Amino acid sequence: MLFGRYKKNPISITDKKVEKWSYATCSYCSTGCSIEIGINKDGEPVSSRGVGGADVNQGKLCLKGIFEHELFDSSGRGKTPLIRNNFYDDWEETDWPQATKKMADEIRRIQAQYGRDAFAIVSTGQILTEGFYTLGKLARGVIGTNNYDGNTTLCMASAVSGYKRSFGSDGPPGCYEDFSHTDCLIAWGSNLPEQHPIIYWRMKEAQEKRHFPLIVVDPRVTMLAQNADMHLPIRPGTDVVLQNALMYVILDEGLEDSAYIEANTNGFEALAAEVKNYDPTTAAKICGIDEDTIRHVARLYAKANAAMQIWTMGINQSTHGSDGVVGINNLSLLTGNIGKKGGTSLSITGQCNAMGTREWSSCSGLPGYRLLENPEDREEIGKFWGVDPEFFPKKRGMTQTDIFPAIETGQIKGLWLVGTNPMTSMANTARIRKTLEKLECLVVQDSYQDVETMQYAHIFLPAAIWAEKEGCFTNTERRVNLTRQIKKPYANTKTDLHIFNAVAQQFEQGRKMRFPDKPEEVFNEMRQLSKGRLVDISGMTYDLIEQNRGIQWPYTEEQAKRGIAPPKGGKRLYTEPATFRFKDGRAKLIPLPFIDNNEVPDEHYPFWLNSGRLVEHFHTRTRTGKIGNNNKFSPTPFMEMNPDAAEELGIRHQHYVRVVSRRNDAVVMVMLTHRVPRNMVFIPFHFHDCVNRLTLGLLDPYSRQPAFKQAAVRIEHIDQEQAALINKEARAY
Ligand SMILES: Nc1nc2c(c(=O)[nH]1)N[C@H]1C(S)=C(S)[C@@H](COP(=O)(O)OP(=O)(O)OC[C@H]3O[C@@H](n4cnc5c(=O)[nH]c(N)nc54)[C@H](O)[C@@H]3O)O[C@H]1N2
Ligand SMILES: Nc1nc2c(c(=O)[nH]1)N[C@H]1C(S)=C(S)[C@@H](COP(=O)(O)OP(=O)(O)OC[C@H]3O[C@@H](n4cnc5c(=O)[nH]c(N)nc54)[C@H](O)[C@@H]3O)O[C@H]1N2
Ligand code: SF4
Ligand SMILES: [Mo]
Repeated sequence: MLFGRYKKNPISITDKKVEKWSYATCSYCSTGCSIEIGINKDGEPVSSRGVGGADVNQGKLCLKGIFEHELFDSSGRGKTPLIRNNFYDDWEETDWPQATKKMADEIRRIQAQYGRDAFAIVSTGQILTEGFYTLGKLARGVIGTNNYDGNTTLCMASAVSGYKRSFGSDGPPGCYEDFSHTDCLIAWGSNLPEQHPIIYWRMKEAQEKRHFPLIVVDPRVTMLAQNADMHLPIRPGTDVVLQNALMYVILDEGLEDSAYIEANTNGFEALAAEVKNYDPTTAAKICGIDEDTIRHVARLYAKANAAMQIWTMGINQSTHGSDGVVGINNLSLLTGNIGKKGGTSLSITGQCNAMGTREWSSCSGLPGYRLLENPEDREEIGKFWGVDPEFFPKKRGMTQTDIFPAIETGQIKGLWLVGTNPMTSMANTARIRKTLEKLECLVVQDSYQDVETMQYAHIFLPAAIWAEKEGCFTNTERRVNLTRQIKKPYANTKTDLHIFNAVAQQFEQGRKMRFPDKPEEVFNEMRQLSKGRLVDISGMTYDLIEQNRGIQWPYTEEQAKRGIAPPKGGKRLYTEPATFRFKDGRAKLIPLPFIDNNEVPDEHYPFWLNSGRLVEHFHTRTRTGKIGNNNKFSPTPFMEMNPDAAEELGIRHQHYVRVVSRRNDAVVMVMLTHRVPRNMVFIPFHFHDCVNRLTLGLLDPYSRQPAFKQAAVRIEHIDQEQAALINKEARAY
């Protein structure tokens, strides 16, 4: 009997008949991979591949990028603008002039009746930078609401706030190349192999060559923790205590870089005094990491020639998010690890263009990291846009997490959501649902018509998706990269940029200002405004960006004129002699007293509820839920649970359970795994009506970012057949 195939026909790979490859940047995570989309002779996108020789990904893509050409025709796309008077009425199809007119009328009505700030705008980290800049011009210069923010408050706000407190400005100082020069890496609350697979690949390649130790701080045994040299399973929400204890050891043993501290920082004495309260014995009792490990890690880190720290949501999404970032920066400054090859404090960004919105959307101020609080900045931008500077507010308004409670209490009556889905992504979604019900006008601008917020909307503006548009994203390492238009906008959808311009034209002030429709013209405005700023992109053009597969800022006109090759643009910020963005050019060392203010497990709710992501899905699944090869990995809401804890409660693998918090309950399928400790469960947040029904989302006092990762729950048995039915409904797309 022969096994296998009798005839050895060669395996054939379907020829997709690609006629042309077109250049773009991946639209999922902030790694910023260069991608090419294969187009057949009918102009249909049929294939995706990584761009060989691109600095970021060297031809590689992860399993989201590799199916990205399937996005264009995925199910649930919006086709044409829709309107209705009440959220319980049926939708009516309309055209763009009608939809934008109705919207402008509603904005005028609400502002006249309740005041300028009664109409709020919440945008995203996922549209092109040219769109962000134009939305900022519209929000700040025409509509004039100060309640304008982005979903980056759920994501990067703590990183931004921490960078500003330590260095005087936002802007990650390091780059991916630092992995190739570092001698020690600490990763705080970041699961690179799943969330930034190609950054992980860069890190792993570098580590295999140079064998630097990788230390992972995460309460869960993530894929990154499995591959670490040391895993520190910290008690949730106590990273600041561990950071203080590491600093205690560094100062106690004289491992700090005194010359660097002396030359580049302020505040050393106050920091040293605070850190004295966190000897490793005391700290171990709070953060759950034993004292020997604390000492060992402190020595490894401080004695390394160049040492690097990265972090993501395990730090940012905490009531100590901003402090956690400052703690990381403190450690870097104490050891002279900023602006040096392999020595940095690098926030790993989330969404594909979370950086673009920070730089150019004016959400937290004015474009190019300018501030509403600064009269010169208001004056300069007012003049450039043709807006009376007195029209601008003199300080920043509400963040996303304050806008929703203000809707609840009636201060805000109208809301425009651009590319974000708070009914699945915000904490305590039952409360969000009630909040949205209260709006007199909800405008949803999204590429998908089946997004959950549509239930409460009055106006729907269907947006062209990703490479149906042209423009830039900025990635984690400040690299501006280009997406060419690969396909015409689907059905009667319009690009986000076009939609903002069309709304602007509905206002007298908008008609007086310049709102160019051509993306590169918008980019040229931004270049002009960037001159001499930290975020200087004046030397870049679309063609130069494409030729170089992305250029890191700063890259000045001066450098371009002198023919300096773009990679020499801006690999690192604050290189020696460091010029931090405070008036005296020095960074701040800031003491961080720890206050234990989380919801913690108790007798009634004995488990920590942790939440996060999976490699195959992106956020609320409006996109990956429709792509077969992504969705089939995990079509069902599930929960990681420790087998010992499950046995105690009589729960078996793949049983359905009801998870209950002080807010609400959710039904999920149990996945038994040692990834989580006995007193913790982990639920991916990709599914609607699931983990965010349970979360509390206490806010960080500086960044207003919610603590998505810390809450307490209990687990109850549920009738299996009934639960299967509930889950079938949740799964149906
Ligand atoms: N596949 C995929 N990739 C993505 C995304 C996606 O949806 N899917 N989203 C993108 C976006 S917007 C973002 S923001 C990033 C997020 O990227 P990551 O932050 O890497 O992902 P998360 O799974 O949210 O959280 C990371 C880890 O934080 C840990 N954590 C929880 N509590 C604590 C704590 O108290 N301390 C510490 N140190 N760690 C803790 C969790 O156990 C979890 O493993 O991913 C980006 N990339
Ligand atoms: N429990 C828990 N909750 C979390 C998190 C967590 O870790 N745990 N993470 C938080 C984080 S870090 C983030 S970033 C948020 C993300 O939360 P959201 O921003 O709400 O999530 P997305 O699903 O990415 O929403 C983006 C929307 O934009 C639409 N879209 C896509 N492309 C375009 C386009 O080109 N134009 C327009 N107009 N629309 C487009 C998509 O269809 C989708 O509806 O979730 C947060 N929520
Ligand atoms: S790593 Fe991020 S940017 Fe790269 S292909 Fe995957 S999702 Fe896209
Ligand atoms: Mo995010």
